[in-house]
Amino acid sequence: MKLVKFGAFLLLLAAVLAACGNRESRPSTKEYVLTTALENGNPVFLGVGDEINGLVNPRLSAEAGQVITITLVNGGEGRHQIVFPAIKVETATVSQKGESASVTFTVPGNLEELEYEDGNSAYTALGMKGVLAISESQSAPVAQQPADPVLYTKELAVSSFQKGGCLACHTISEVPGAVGTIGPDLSEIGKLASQRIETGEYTGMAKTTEAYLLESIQSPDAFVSPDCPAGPCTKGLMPASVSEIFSENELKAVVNYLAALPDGEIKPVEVAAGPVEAQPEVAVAAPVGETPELTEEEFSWAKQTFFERCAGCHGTLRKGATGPALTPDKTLPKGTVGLAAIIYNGTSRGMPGWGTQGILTDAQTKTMAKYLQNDPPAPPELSLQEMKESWQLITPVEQRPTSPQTTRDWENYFIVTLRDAGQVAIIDGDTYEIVSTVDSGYAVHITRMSASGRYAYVTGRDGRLALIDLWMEKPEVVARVQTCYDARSVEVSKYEGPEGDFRDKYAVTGCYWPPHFAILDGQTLEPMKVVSTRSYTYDTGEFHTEPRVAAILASHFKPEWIVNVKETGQVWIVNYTDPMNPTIKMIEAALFLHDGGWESTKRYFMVAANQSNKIAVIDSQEGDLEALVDTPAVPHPGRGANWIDPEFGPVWSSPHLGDPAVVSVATDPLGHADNAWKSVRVTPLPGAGSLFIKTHPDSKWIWVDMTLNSDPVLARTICVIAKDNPAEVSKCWEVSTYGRTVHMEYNKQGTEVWISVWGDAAIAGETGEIVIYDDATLEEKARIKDLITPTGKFNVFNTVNDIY
Ligand code: DHE
Repeated sequence: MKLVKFGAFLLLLAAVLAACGNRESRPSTKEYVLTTALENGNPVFLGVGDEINGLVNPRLSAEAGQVITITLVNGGEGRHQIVFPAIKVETATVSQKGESASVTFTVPGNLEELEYEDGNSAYTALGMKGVLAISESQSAPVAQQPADPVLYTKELAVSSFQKGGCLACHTISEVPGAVGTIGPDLSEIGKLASQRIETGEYTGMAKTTEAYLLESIQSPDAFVSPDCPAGPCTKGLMPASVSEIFSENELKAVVNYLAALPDGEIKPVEVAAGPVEAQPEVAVAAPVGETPELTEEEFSWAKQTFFERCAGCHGTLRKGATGPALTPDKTLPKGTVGLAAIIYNGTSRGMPGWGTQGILTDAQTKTMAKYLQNDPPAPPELSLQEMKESWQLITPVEQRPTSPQTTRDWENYFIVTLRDAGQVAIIDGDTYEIVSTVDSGYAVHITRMSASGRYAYVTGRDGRLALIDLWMEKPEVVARVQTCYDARSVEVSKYEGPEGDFRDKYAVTGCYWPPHFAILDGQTLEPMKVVSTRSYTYDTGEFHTEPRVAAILASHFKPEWIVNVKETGQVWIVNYTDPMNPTIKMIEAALFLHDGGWESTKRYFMVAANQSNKIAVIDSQEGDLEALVDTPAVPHPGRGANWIDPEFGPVWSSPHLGDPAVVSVATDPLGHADNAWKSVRVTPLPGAGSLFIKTHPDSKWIWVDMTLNSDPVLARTICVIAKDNPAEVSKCWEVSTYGRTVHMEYNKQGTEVWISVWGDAAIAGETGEIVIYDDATLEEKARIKDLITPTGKFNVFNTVNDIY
């Protein structure tokens, strides 16, 4: 990624803006610069320069048909991106302070305004969004060659790079967004080309720098450059069809611009007198930003091929998993040709070269690129039969140990998600040794244990479920199954009582897609039953086709699961005594139910309806909604934290994504009836963006993170609140020098807190680690280093017993 010194960048930008301002005859372009900043603890976009200078989430304006460039400068190291969702246009993501990215597009004529927002929906929820107001075009087609032909040539070249998708593969240090690492770096190509011609290194037909560059665009294999980032370039790497996208003038502008690099003078493109179309005539492939069309045959081939070859890494819904998201908002700005080149050649980050490996032809990579620029079709359903076909019983029950084969205290194991490695690590909570690392499926989201604790169930964004036997000397996966294409929850049957002993008997997975939950044999994962959650929203009674299953919790007192159905706002109480004929009670609660846990008696289930800013309280004894508690923006408790407030008695607390506060809800209707189900205390935090909170009945502290705060220091800071002085935070400190701090978990004894540092899998030494603190003294005890992006971690004993 290109790092630009902010000051130097502003100077350069000021020069460009000044140049633009001087032009009289061509008011067709506009540029805005925004940076990221914190305003009252919340992340915002801040205008830089001109009429938006210093304005928070500024209202931008442009004429229909104008070519507008938006540049985003990272002001504080969070990962940001400006996105115009309605037209699927976005900048690249900027992840480090001072880093910038731009996007140029033509302002549409059919809208009055366009909303922009951060590419990370959590930041958007925190308020990073604004509007681009669109007025009618004032400028008639341009009658003359522009006043500054050099500037015109430069602008035409830069917009042509965008249009041709060149930026997806090449770095050009002067061109915003040109950060591709597939083809050679073109930042000094003019000088390099003339040197090559002079030294005889060049073997093509051209005699001049311009001809060299023209040839490299029109017949790229005539001379293959020796200096691609991953080694010498190869024939076929650069698609010849790029030249077909450009008009004659665009091609000239591109050649002249490149020929002048790095510091020569740009030869202006001569524009014939008379009217010049604002958008020059174009050719075969759709220009960047426009959705390309596919024939029915192409579409169905691409759809099938995507499911077979690509969905595993990019997700069936193309929302990203091991590989990045491939929704049109991401793929359109890359251009069909640029995207096809990536598919053909692969990337240094591990994507195979489907063309270079001979699996897809050149034409097929282009078809796939076009397919990826269209909205993803509704993904397939998954029948019970298909689940059964995916089921693998690796070690049958009778071949498994009948008692623990290890002398370790396996109840003190931590099952740690190694998010970007597609693995979980099983770590001994006493010795901090990694006992086993198993392939789990990628982007694992959560782990839950069977009621005995012996089995760990692991699932995540690929909808695959793995069952790990913790009694084995080296824990291994004993069964696998696919019950969804995208999952977030798994739970087990925990009940033992008059209605039967259901411990370790069943498992249940909750899916985002298809929207259903599936009941499985708890020991083998054999699929037994699938139940769709498609239904009607609780409030307006509208049918919803994709109500996702969020948290699922098992009751300790009844043979029931509490299943939260996000988009319909219903909590389903599912009785599993007869799993083939389950009874379901549907409780109307609030929209966007997400995550939650039990209060201390485990009778009441507290669930955050995150986008409704509410906590719903479900009485599992009576099977009804006990209360709805209003909270600040976007509560996100994980499973929450139970403790005794010195003033209000037993409470359950949640932090918030959108508000710098921990809110405590009183949970004792018997002992503290007046306060029950009210938000009784707000403890301010230094920043918002919290994801998780944790405590232990024996601890004097409540621990809270601020993982998604846009300030990198706060994102890696942890705070503790003292239970005997909960009005304010007692202490906050940075857990690491990099990454984000996320998710806390106690050991079995309740004496240590384990915290993940969520790093970057691509940066050696900063991939991530777990930091272990003494809960009594808050002193650091140990670091388990070099883990690949650890996120959630689940102590066996605490997860079985719902201790939090
Ligand atoms: Fe999670 C729990 C959904 C993003 C780490 N997450 C949950 C649960 C749901 C959920 C429904 C509750 C499961 C349960 O208890 O049965 N999470 C989602 C999302 O939809 C969301 C916002 C976006 C997405 O596409 O997944 C999301 N979650 C994240 C992350 O970015 C995190 C930090 C890292 C990651 O996995 O990519 C993350 N989520 C977690 C963790 C839990 C979790 C660690 C379990 C917390 C616990 O202590 O029980």
